[in-house]
Amino acid sequence: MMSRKETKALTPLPNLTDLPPLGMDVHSLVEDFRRYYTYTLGRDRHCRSAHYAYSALVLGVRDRLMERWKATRYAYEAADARQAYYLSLEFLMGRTLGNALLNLGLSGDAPLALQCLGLELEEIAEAEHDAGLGNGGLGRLAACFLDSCATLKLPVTGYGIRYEYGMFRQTIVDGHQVEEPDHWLREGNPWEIERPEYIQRIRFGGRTEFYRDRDGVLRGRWVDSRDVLAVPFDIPIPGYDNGTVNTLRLWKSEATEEFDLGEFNAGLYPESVAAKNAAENITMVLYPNDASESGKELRLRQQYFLASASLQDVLARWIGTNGEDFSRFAEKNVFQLNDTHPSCCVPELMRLLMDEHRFGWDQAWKITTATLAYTNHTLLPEALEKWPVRLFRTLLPRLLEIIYEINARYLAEVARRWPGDTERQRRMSLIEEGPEPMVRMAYLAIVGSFSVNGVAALHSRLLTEGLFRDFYELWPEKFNNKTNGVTPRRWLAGCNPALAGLISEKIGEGWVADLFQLARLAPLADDPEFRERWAEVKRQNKEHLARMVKDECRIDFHPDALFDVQVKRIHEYKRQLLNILHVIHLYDRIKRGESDGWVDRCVLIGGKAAPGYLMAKSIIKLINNVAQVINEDPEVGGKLKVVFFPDYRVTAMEVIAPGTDLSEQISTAGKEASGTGNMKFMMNGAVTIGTLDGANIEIREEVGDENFFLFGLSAEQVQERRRSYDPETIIAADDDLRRVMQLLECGHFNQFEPGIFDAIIAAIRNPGDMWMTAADFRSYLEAQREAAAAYKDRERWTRMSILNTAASGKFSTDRTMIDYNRDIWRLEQISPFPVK
Ligand code: 26W
Repeated sequence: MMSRKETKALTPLPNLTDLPPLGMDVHSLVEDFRRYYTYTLGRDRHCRSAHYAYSALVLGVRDRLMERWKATRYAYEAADARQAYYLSLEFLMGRTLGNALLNLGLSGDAPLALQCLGLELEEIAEAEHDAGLGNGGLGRLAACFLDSCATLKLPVTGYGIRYEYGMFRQTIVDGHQVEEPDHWLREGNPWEIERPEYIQRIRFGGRTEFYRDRDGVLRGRWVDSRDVLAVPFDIPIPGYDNGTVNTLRLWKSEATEEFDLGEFNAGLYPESVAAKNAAENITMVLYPNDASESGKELRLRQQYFLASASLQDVLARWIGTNGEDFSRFAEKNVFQLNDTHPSCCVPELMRLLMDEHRFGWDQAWKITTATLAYTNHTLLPEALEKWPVRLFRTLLPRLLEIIYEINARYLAEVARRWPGDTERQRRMSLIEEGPEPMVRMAYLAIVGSFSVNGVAALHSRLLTEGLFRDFYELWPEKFNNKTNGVTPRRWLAGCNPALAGLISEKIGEGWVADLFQLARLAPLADDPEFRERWAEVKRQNKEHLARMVKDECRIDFHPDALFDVQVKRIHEYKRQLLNILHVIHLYDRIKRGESDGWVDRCVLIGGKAAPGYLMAKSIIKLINNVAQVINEDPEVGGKLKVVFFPDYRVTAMEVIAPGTDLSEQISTAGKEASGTGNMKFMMNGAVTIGTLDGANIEIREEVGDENFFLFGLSAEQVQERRRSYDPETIIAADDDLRRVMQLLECGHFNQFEPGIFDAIIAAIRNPGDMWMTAADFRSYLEAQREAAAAYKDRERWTRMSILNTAASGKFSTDRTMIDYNRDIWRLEQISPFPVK
């Protein structure tokens, strides 16, 4: 450890940080707000900016987190607790204020305190920028996990990267996606605290040198490296109503002092400044690729930077209390790898143990494979990370050597198990041979981990049957399933106060930390009075969503209409295209006067496309063009409204999920690992229209077939049909689909932009269409008709809505974390010393 500025060490003062607990009442909050606003921030009544009111409030809330944070840390230390570390390149946190207030038990008093000052919480909360340090499902899952671990009093620390720029801001110009940089830290981040006392040094480049240590043992060491500093910033993660505050530690890259001293004076001033910038660039920006690897060197630098900084941090803390005795290290520490992104941990932990802590291979391997666990989040082949051996050799030469050694030893085990099966050895090798040999990161993660899990039952099964079959045959005991969840604090109690209030009135507040209690709502679905109130809350939430749509898109959503929503990253496998084909079909019906039994619909689609994913961008353009034609057609009127909602993000979902009737989860079966948006909608009383994919299967199991609109081929049928898939015949045989294709092909939605949708049209008609859009069209239409019919019967629909919320208990990340803890982490729950 080192510090950037040499400061004179203080003699520790035992009483320095012993303070009486802060008040949790309205009066104390008001006093603190005034003090921070006036003295710390230096503002007065002339200041009109919500930012300063927000900051004053946060400083007061943060103080209350701070004391619990310290108590939690002390309790973990005192218990000598086994700890888990969740390593993730992404943490999609969204806003923090509302969640902090809820978990501290201040969501009643904080608004009152502000009222005393003539302020409104809702308005002030808008000043907070989303922390968008993630792409989608995988990043948001990490954030939900942290909330649940703190709520369950599990000693779990998140480790990630403090990107200067998070997920790009999306605007729509002439129907096209335009990306803008997300400089979320511009106005400062009051939730983070910098900890220069825990800086780590990270190496890049250079070469390995072998030498004999003082005991004559041959050792490797990494020399001539270009180093970078990793500076930690800590963010408090409060548990719900339990005094626990865990930590999310995010690393920022900085240049070493050598840059400032040596090189600047050596006559290479511009070169030195450039090198310094290169060091600081590592954590500059989040890669906006969801499900396809970018292959960029900087991305590998980010991955190694996170892995090395986090491992060194844990090892330094270990040595701080245990010295060089690592005999109980594996007993006390476990690292969960969020996908393969941090899988440099495998060779890096080996390197640290061998090169820095003088372990032999076997002992180091034993510790490594007893402390690492890997979660897979996707079956898509294009998302599987592979890095060129060449790149590894120049950037991380010592790691490459270790990877080769791991490979040699493990392939020997494969050879012992399947003698003579060289084809299998080639298949299973950590190195993919070819003109450009590649390191297979998923295989590296599997070989180095004691646990490998998928994120929904179907996904985990498909992993063992397909992608990782060879490994499952070798080590069946490593493989397990952990079905995803979402945190009910943010995704029900926080985002839907009206529904939460109604639920608590009927069954008490216990559900917030024990979501299975929602099952007690099920009998109330038969109570007409309760249904009436449920429907009233849904209506209010739809009005709220309609206001947001009006503000953002200038389109009127009428709350009587069926609110039909698909929000998620734009990807062909998620089939936003199938959704829009259905929309075109509805439009076609209206235009043909086939609208008896019509149910008015408002369709909302939102999500970001990876900037280099041209097909996804075309789909956005198509949605916008179709929306414009439909919304401007007076003949359509209120029967059908369509919007593409721009800049879909965590904070938008907090309004969208409560206001949704119908949740679109329509991926090609076998492609969506789990989905988690599906769970947020279900919790908020939306009914799902979906395929037998990911966690949809488990959602349907929980809620019952009659409360779920199922359609489409199963994963097995998709595989089967691929061989003889013939979309032309399907289109020719289906009048509705044929007319939809005609509208598309005659340029009805691109009259002044000829040809722009040709690639989309060709994809639908292509027998090799991986996503089989045409195959599921008919069945999707029928499910949509059923949904509309069910919605027409308001009592029936409200029943279904209630039963969806009632059946959502399984999809709390509290349950997910209990499962991880039981099967993988085996941590003890530890209560902090009470603050009061
Ligand atoms: C290397 C580029 C890259 C970036 C992100 C490849 C792959 C990813 C992720 C695996 C994408 C992702 O977010 N996957 C989603 O993870 C969720 C949480 O488990 C699941 O619910 C989604 O089904 C899955 O698509």
